[in-house]
Amino acid sequence: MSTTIRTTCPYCGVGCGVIAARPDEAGDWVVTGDPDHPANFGKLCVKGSTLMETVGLDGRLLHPEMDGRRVGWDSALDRVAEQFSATIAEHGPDSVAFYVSGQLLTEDYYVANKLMKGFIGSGNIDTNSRLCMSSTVAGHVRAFGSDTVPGCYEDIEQADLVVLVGSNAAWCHPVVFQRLLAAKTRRPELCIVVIDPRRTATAECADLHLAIRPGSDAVLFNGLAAHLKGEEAEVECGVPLEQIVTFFSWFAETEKTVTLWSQGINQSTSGTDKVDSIINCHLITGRIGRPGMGPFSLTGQPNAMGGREVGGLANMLAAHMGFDEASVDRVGRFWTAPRMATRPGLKAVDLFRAVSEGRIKALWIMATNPAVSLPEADLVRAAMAACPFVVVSDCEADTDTARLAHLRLPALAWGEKDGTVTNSERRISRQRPFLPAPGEARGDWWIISQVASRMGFGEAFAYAGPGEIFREHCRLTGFENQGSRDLDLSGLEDTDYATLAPIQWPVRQPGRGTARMFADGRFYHADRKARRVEVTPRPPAALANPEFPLILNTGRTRDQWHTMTRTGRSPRLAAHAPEPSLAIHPADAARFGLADNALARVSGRRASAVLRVALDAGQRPGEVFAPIHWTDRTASGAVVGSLIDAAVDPVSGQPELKHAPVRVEPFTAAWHGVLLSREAVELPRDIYWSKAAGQSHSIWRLAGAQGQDWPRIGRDWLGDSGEWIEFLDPNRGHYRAARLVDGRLEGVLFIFRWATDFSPDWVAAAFGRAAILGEERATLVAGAPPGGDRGSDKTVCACFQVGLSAIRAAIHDHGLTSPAEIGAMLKAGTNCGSCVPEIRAILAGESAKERAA
Ligand SMILES: Nc1nc2c(c(=O)[nH]1)N[C@H]1C(S)=C(S)[C@@H](COP(=O)(O)OP(=O)(O)OC[C@H]3O[C@@H](n4cnc5c(=O)[nH]c(N)nc54)[C@H](O)[C@@H]3O)O[C@H]1N2
Ligand SMILES: Nc1nc2c(c(=O)[nH]1)N[C@H]1C(S)=C(S)[C@@H](COP(=O)(O)OP(=O)(O)OC[C@H]3O[C@@H](n4cnc5c(=O)[nH]c(N)nc54)[C@H](O)[C@@H]3O)O[C@H]1N2
Ligand code: SF4
Ligand SMILES: [Mo]
Repeated sequence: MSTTIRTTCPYCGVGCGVIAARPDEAGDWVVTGDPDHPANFGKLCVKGSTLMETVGLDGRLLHPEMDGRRVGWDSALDRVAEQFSATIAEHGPDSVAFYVSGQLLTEDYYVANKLMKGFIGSGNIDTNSRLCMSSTVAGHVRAFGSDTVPGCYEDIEQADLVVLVGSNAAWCHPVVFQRLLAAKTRRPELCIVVIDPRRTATAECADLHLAIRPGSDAVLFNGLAAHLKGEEAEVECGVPLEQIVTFFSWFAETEKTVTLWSQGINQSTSGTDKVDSIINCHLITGRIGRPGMGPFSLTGQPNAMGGREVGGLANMLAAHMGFDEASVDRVGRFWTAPRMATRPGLKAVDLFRAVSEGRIKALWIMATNPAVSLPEADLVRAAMAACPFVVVSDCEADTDTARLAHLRLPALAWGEKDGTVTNSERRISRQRPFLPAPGEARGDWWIISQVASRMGFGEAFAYAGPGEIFREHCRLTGFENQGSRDLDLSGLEDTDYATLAPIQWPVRQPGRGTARMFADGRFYHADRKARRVEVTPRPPAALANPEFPLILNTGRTRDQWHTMTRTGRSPRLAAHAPEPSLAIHPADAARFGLADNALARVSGRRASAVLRVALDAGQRPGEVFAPIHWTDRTASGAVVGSLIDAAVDPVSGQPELKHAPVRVEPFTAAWHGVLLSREAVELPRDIYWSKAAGQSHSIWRLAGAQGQDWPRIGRDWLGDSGEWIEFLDPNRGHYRAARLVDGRLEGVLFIFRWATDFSPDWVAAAFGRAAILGEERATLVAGAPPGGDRGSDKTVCACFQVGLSAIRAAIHDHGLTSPAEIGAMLKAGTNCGSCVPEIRAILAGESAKERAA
């Protein structure tokens, strides 16, 4: 019998509806976009469409593990409860902490927060949303009196001007961005302005791109505010005056304006001020709460919003209440809490500092990888290593963070877990399980409730399932609310959880969601008015200097998610950006002796990383960009968080992750290599390596400073047994070898003298075959594919696997001039559309070449 389950994508805050279906019990599950989900109407980006490539059980944590050994749930849970209780008894409630995540479901988050703030009696629960959304939360609260996202996705389609500030939505919120582009196709007069120091894929689609000096957004928006009020203002932010004049006049003249922002604004030591400088421009013009307009923060994680709703941030309580006396009392009564926290706890950066100083002695980390994602990641690791008791709940067995845990608890992953999430437009959707719980993995809500009960709080945590938790959360949002708080889900208290359809909060009456807030002009400050916060622009905490002359900006690539624990499993997703890279302006590359595709060592004050150089004229000179996705599991040294000092916004506590002074120099290598292997390979740390997923193998790119005895090293890495086919050219320093066992290809190693983007796809394909026979074997070490040199190719369209050279050839051979024509011929860009901005850039590049020729 065929089965269809409606659920929600576990990646970005767009919150796309997903349908998982299989034809019969024996068939494979297939995911597609849910045509009825109001976030995506059937669309998915490439990450969403490859979800089934990421749900395998390889590498999953399937049993609790204590000090590296498998234990039963009872002993694991008892251990957490005992250790936390003993620490609290001896050192007080503030000596323990939870560090949680916007990738938990609302129900998980709710019980974690309830346990810490109501029963342990400390505010020490913070979340990775501190690194993500906290400046927006603080900015909202200052301006509106509540953490409210005013608008909805439809506003973006109905606007006449959409301004994206510090947002690479083309890659990070692809389906919303596609909705914007589709609206622009219908109404070409819809104008798009992108404000980002880099020429991103998003900027590629803009009518106007302001490549401002990083950190100068508040100068720009203060200038805009002055312009809107009819004052003269001098605006210096590193772009030509005409561009600023154009932007200001477009904004002033266009009633229906939406301003979208994300991490280019939030991740800053003045993030809260920047958020308010944007909101001010909407308040001055009254452009808020009405169709087609409003300030709009795009949230990152699938449940960043849900976490804010239940009080996952150390400085919030629950249900959008703060730590004022009345709220503490109200929540305490609602929970019949024995020991309410009465003041905010430590924010992420301070929390880990407290761990390093021994003030926090028991730490429970859930659904986040702080050993990679926090600034000063090197110090975070040291802090964890020194902490007397670290628990990590994760789906994966081996993450940089899990390696530092005393106790590892196996959590259910997407497809297995059950609960709700809230997307960027306040829409609550269900995540529903369709896969069986593997091994002994359990839902996070269950794990937390079990610990709570073993700490003696059983009655308050005796939940039969997530539905019960959700209803309690809804009741709390409505408890003594009477219109005083924005978050009100009382209309969902009696809802049928199993069939709950996507709905935007507040839901005050059953079945009635709310698309837009503040339509009545009433806000949540006591006087019901909004506040325009006076903002004095401040520069970033650290500027370029003679020792660290470049500014490192960090962020995301199109097809990977954070620390790659899930997207890293998909070969299709790996193709777009297989290596950790450093985008650098050609002039800077020349200045620091870096060639395209060579390796660079990038150093901060305490640590360095080795990254592949990618020349990029879209970088501003003096600034480089590196993705955040690589860890010690996937590269020899590419954790960019260890290059960044943890300077934080004084209001929000959000760290400045987009602006770190660094130094770059060539990483001089005597050899470069590519290794493909069916089995895991342990590589030494003193060489450069990075690892990517292949179909039935992994691919490592390698480089090292010293020449090697290759036949011996090859056997060390790939295994000695079986049959070896080798080719050694000592003069040129080339070595190529393949290892087969019973005719089946197990591994290959290619060594060159020079850096190369050599990508042996014919060899990769050979891993899919049962046996490689006769003459064919020689092609494995041939250094070029049978039948000629295709060279290497960069994947542009991950959905249909269309490479750069095919697109270039189609442009030349058929005189194609638009993404639509290329789509018609090659299919590239016709599924999720995420690569359309790149296709545009390729078209522009080719026509520029033609003009030059
Ligand atoms: N593919 C993919 N998508 C994702 C994620 C992922 O890991 N991969 N993660 C999700 C999460 S959790 C988040 S938070 C979002 C993040 O989504 P975004 O914020 O859109 O992504 P980032 O790449 O972090 O940064 C956005 C842009 O800020 C720019 N920027 C840096 N400094 C400044 C500045 O001073 N001013 C301005 N105006 N811009 C600046 C950067 O150049 C960058 O292009 O993405 C979500 N979506
Ligand atoms: N330099 C720099 N650093 C950054 C950023 C940046 O732009 N620049 N961005 C910051 C931002 S915005 C974010 S959001 C963070 C993200 O950073 P992290 O949260 O550290 O990154 P993830 O890889 O998403 O980690 C999630 C972990 O939870 C596990 N997991 C997934 N689902 C579940 C579940 O249901 N239960 C449990 N228990 N575990 C689960 C995954 O396997 C993974 O190990 O990075 C921040 N760090
Ligand atoms: S845009 Fe992509 S990653 Fe984001 S929710 Fe939709 S399918 Fe998932
Ligand atoms: Mo995020």
